Amino acid sequence: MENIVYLNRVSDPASAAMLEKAEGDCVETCFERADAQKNQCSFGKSGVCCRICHMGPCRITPKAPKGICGADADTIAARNFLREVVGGTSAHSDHGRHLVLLLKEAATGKAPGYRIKDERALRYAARLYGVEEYDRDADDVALDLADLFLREFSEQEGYLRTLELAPKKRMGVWEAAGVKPHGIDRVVVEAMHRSTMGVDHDYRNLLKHAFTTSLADGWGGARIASIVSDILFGSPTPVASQSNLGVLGEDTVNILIHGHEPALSEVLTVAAADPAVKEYAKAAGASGITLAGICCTANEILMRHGVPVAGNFLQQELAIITGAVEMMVIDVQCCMPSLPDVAANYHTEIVSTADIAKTIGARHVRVEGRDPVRSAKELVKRAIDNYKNRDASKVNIPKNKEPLVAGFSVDAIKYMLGGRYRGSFRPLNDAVMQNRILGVVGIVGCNNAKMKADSYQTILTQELIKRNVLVLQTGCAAIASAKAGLLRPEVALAQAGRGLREVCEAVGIPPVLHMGSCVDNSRVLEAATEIVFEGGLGDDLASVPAVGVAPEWMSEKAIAIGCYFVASGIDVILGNPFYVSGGRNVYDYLHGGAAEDFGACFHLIEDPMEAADAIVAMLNKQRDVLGINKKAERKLFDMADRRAAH
Ligand code: NFS
Ligand code: SF4
Repeated sequence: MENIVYLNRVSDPASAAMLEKAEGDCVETCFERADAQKNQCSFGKSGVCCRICHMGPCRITPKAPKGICGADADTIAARNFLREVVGGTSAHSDHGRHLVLLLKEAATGKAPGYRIKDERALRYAARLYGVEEYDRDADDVALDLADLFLREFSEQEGYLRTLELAPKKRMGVWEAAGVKPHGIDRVVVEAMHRSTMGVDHDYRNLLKHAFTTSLADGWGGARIASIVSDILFGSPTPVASQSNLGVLGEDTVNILIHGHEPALSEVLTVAAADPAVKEYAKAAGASGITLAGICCTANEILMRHGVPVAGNFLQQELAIITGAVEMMVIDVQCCMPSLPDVAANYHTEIVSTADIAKTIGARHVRVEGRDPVRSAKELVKRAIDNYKNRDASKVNIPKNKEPLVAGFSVDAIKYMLGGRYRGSFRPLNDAVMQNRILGVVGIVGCNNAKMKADSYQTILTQELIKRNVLVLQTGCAAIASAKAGLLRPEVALAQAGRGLREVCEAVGIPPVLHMGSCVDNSRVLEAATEIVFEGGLGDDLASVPAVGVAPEWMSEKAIAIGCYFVASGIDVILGNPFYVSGGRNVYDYLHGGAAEDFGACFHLIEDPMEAADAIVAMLNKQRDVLGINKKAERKLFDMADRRAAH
């Protein structure tokens, strides 16, 4: 059968082949369910369905412009929007909290199997937060830092300490707009209070709290998650690996790790590398064990260990449909409840591991506890035992796999730009000021069964590097680029515009930088902050020629991320809309009015080429304001420039 129909739904041939196989195997995927859900409710889509109290549900129409309580379209849309930001913020922050608790346990010897892996990252973070570290034992420092981080969640009267890592001017903007968050937990509880029946009805006040809540994510929970992950598991440095379904082995035991929290995947990585476990796999007739990731857990272990990526969000079912997966281990977030149904058609076992995230049909196993590595080994052995149940007649692993380079933490970028002892963003700032690089764009977020998977993000990424824009990526967007070959430095360099290419070649960074998982969007803010501190591109995040894009987003987490980018002064382009259009004032504020408060707002642009044009215009406008929009210098990047860059 022609793959062409499937290529309307997905961009990469491996996924198309698996969609075709799914049809042959009579396995339902999210793509069919998307068709079944085609006529989605217009009230839901425009954000004007309210079911916050049980006089409702109320739906706003021209004939019924108010809910039973009298709430209008703006109130309803703003309340719904705020609750979405709460969902996203909570996901990132709870993930961060789990890691902080683990850090505390590791520092007190209560978490065997975990330890402080990157003492340099620990001491750096301690200094950032004003925790005494000089001449102190690493565990003591970690304990104090963990307690400080826990107070970021519980603080009732003061504000988040992490906010102080932002440029001064931005802190002033937050102060003036009244959006400085107290502790994360307080902000979230307050959001739920304010959006319940009969409390906050002024859409402006509700949206203000949505931005406050999002700041508790980007400059709170998510940032803390990234910092603590680096301390416990090591700060990422550039690493080569591979992506797409072809990373699965024909004759290896294939174990997929899917979800978000790195604690479990770290011990599984250790367990799968254990010689005795490898022997066990050989004895079972396999040539070895292939561990590969899906979604952001994939990004976490890719960044730190070079573990290959089997796929992004929309490939989670397709990976099982290869028929070659012995076990899929899931933790939290973005794991479809359909996985056990898909797995039932093959021999794959789905194992859930987080007590807060159970799925009917999945086997639940706790890996934490006294000896996590031992239980992880047992899990891997269980997958090995399942190898004999693989039905060769049902196996079809696509050949497609693309090499990639990932692992660009801010520290790593700094090091590449300036060298270990003089690590600095200077060469990047200079390149922007000299108009070799037009600006920096973060392309982030999910893919979405309502859009052709990975298409928008790939087209946009290619177009932007062509136009001399340095692209930073995280999450499933980064995996999309990996599959398209854009995380191969030589491929991206060949497509990059001249200025960008020369700079990248001189300093040795690729034009598309994979910075990690979705919580690592905090790294994008960190990079933008470093650029401000380096000097020459204004004194606020809003003045840096930078734009954020969420091309194919679907998760509430992406809404929270978008909001904290905007509140941080970075314009955000959305490839598909928020559900707020029914509240006209809400829509107008998010897509315009917010700029008066934050110097940035959202822009809905559903076509990637239009988005590229808009981004170039936005970057040029910022460059004009900075007075750096001289014509690009004609001279080639010569030896003196190269020396200056290093
Ligand atoms: Ni981000 Fe990562 Fe992917 Fe979207 Fe889900 S895995 S946390 S939410 S779908 S990028
Ligand atoms: Fe309807 Fe108001 Fe209740 Fe919402 S809060 S369901 S608009 S009565």
